[in-house]
Amino acid sequence: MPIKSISTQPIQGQRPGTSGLRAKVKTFQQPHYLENFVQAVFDSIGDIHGQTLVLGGDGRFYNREAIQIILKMAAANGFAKVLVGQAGILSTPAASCVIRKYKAFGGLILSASHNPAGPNEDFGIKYNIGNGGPAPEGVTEAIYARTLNITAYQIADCADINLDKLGTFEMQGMQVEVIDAVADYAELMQSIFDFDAIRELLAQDFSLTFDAMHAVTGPYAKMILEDMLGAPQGTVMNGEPKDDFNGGHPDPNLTYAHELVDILYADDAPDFGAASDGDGDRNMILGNHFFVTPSDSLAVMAANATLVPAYKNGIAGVARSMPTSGAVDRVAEALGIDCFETPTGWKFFGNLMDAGKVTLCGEESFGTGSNHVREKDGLWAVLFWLNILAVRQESVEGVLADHWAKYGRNFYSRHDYEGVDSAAATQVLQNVRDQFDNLQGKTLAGRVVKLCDDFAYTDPIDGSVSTNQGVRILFEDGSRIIFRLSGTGTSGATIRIYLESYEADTSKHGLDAQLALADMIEAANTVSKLPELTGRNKPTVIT
Ligand code: VG1
Ligand code: CO
Repeated sequence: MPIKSISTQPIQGQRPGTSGLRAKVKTFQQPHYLENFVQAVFDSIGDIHGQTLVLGGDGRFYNREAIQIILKMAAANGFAKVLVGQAGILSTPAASCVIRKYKAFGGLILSASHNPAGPNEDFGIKYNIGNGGPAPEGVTEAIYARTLNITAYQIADCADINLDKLGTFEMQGMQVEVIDAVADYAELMQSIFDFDAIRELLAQDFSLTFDAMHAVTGPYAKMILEDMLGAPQGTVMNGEPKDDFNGGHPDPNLTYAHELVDILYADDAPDFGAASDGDGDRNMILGNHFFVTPSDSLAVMAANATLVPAYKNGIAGVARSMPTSGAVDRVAEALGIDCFETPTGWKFFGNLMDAGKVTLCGEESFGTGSNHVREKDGLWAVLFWLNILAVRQESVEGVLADHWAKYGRNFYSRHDYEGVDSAAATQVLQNVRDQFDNLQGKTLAGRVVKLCDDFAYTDPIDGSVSTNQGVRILFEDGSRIIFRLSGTGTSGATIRIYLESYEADTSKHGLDAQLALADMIEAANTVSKLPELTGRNKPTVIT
């Protein structure tokens, strides 16, 4: 029999998190684990018969094996065609681009983003819908519900496909087209930005370094920055994707991208530095001895959008995740456009973009993007910045100083406590909730508390409601302290504390953010009793 129906039983815990299902590779390698989840997806997304699926991943350990399994299951479940990236590679934004361009039914992206990779590390899978974006909560909940009553999965009994050779192959009556992983994405970037202006900038006395962190963006960055835009060979560092990310943690922040940070803070630092994450959807932007917070980056992009050809007629609106700073809100106000506040995770931006309400979106977690795809997009953000710098002929620091002078500065920081005991982490948030009534109207960190709540969001397009999206202490002067538990980790819990305060006084804009926020940081610890409960006296990562 070419197609087999294999009996199976539900496996607990296959609920997709902020960005799909993530677990240890060893967990994914357990009998039926991947198969159950993929079948649950295929059973929950509508009539897939005769449809096209996009498939690819960030190249981490188990990527190729998983792709072969999914191809055989797609064939057995009636897909007519699968577009798969060469060598099984597709960055998250490239997958989104391919789904949209070829009008696929949806896509499966194999990634655990920046989580470490290798036989003892993490793997992940997420389903993206036909608009190219992450499945909305209604779909992920349906998938999860299906994992709880699954009894069998369908898989073709046939040979593997050679993923390294471009071309169209047949698998049990289904077409498998192995596509160039970079070409469609590179073409899209060329249609958005002023490549001539960027090429000219790079030919001037302007230097840049891009750190691909041994993850998926290497081939994309080399093609676009070095081959198409003429940056010198070697501009892209750590550009060979490795299946264990070279033992690293490809999270583009000040802690994990320290190799790049050291270069940008050295005596002979280049003018511009950037890094992306495991699956290519995040970005960190650095200038010479200068760090741009992702929240500020989004605000600068919104304020300068008309310098980029694709946005030259202006932007429809902007959206940011709730914990992201309000810097972009001030730009939106000045531009007279809407600014939406959504829960954490890119899936909440899709409806707003599809409805034409927003053009640019961002998260404080190094994610920025636009309606060119339905995912955040690391290299796109880098090109956006290069396009701005090419037109303005100013330094990164100069652009920010000018921005703050005009809009004021939203001092911002995120403190992450990783690998905390789950019960303690839950209690930390509960401690804050328990103080809600007590705090209201009181003075904390020299500011009056205006409102405390658990953030909930009603989608303005489909009316769906998402509750418990973060515990907030909001102050009358606009400052905020927010507590959230991560939904992307695979061991223990990660507590995130987001701190923000607004400063209009230009003479104070040069202050260090940790100093400017010191009293807020202390208040966060006192209210939550985090140090006592977790035994930690400093965060694992400070951004
Ligand atoms: C984190 C970030 C969130 C982001 C998500 C996926 O989620 O905070 O802003 O959308 O990762 O990004 P959490 O639940 O751990 O805070 V990625 O680059 O992993 O696809
Ligand atoms: Co990512």
